[in-house]
Amino acid sequence: MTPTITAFESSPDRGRGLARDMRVRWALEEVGLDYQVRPLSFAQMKQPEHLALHPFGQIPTYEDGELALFESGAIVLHLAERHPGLLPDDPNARLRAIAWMFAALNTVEPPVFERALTEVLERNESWYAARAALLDERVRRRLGELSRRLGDADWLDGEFSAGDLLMVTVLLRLERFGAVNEFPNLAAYVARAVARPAYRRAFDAQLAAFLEAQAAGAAP
Ligand code: GTB
Repeated sequence: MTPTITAFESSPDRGRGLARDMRVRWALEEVGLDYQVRPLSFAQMKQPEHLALHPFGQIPTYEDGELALFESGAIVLHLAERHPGLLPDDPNARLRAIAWMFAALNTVEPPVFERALTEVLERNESWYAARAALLDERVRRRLGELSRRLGDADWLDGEFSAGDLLMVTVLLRLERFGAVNEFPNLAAYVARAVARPAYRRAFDAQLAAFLEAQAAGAAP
């Protein structure tokens, strides 16, 4: 059965691949699974039909036969557990890769998300500059720690894994702030990841969906 995911009908990032369906699309491409996308408007996300799938009325969701999942991390973990390519076979290495998945979502994403959110929601506040500087410092500290651990390795722990996939989607959110470029090994890490054919296919698919929505008049 072909799984179905949900995504923004018209992504507010205008096809830059920053919404969280991108990590699910990328994981699906890495493991070589075909998938369908059900695009949703903001209004549709809050309707009972979607709330039955996602308690918070968000995207992405994942449906495959009897299985329905929400939370991008859980969906990527499910794909990585069921298909080869995103988690090592060695049990300890597998758990370390899963630890990196949690680190991406639980330790690195929160300050990155806060920084991105303040830019969108608080840019016109009198205190914006001070808050942005504070959040930049928090982000920089995390990136410094990550950079130190990555060192001159290609990936966080051995082969490319679901941990790298999630970490890179988090770092990409900093694109417009330039923070990653302060750490050349992280910039190279991101560049290496986005050059993967599976990333390119996922990126192109979400961009095509945005352009189609725009042509149909649904884009913001
Ligand atoms: N923890 C959940 C997960 O990982 O799946 C979070 C899901 C989530 O935040 N979904 C967002 C959503 O549905 C879209 S990705 N929002 C609608 C709502 O809450 O009503 C977040 C996002 C949105 C926009 C950009 N952007 O424009 O750059 C980037 C990321």
